[in-house]
Order: sequence, then C-alpha cells, then structure tokens
Amino acid sequence: MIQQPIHMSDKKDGERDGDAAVVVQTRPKTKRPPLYKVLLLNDDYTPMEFVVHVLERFFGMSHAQAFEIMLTVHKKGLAVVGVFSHEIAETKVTQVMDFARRHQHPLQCTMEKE
Ligand code: TYC
Repeated sequence: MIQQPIHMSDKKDGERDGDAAVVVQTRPKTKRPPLYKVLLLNDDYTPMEFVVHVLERFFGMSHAQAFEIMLTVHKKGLAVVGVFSHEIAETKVTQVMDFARRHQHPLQCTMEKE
C-alpha cells in the first residue's frame, strides 16, 4: 500500500508532528561592565587651591566646576567626582593619592562600586 503524507488536518486536537521544531528566541547577553564612583574626602589640612588643581588636572573639570565640587567636599565631607570602569577608577585614585603624597597633603581619594 502506498503511504500518504499526513496533514495536520488529519490529526486530532492536541496532536503534533514529532519533528515540529520549536525555536525560542533569546535576547543576546550584553552585560555592561560594573561602574565605580570615585570619591574625594574632606580633611582639615589640604589647601582648597590644591583640591581645585587636582580636580582640574585629573578629572578634566573647568576651574568653576572644580571650585564648586571642592566646596561640596569641604561642606559635606565627601563628593563623587566621577564614575568610571574599574581600571580607570583605580588609575584616578592612584594618581590623586600619589600627587597628594608627593605634596605632603593628607587628601584621601577612594572608589566604590556604583
Ligand atoms: N577642608 C579643607 C580646608 O579647609 C579643604 C578641602 C576640600 C580638603 C576638599 C579636602 O577633599 C577636600 N583647607
């Protein structure tokens, strides 16, 4: 006897062809790298002008911007001075800490995960 092709119309409700593939589209995983806040801390001894210079030199701020952020740190105790990848944040912290130490100021700069 000659086999006839099976049509879906031949099947009862709920029955499916065994080889009917189900393709589920998954969204591509594009995980962004974590970001880190770089914080500048207040102290009683580092001169204001030195802090302004640090913010201009290492964080690319204008003089006015740098002065404003320096005053925020002075009044509030600390401020976020930038948000970067782990590697860039670490470099900024090292640059600021080395520069402060070379000038014998106790200025502290740290980073924390955002
Ligand atoms: N408090 C310091 C002063 O009165 C100024 C200062 C500002 C120091 C910001 C550190 O991160 C700092 N000379």
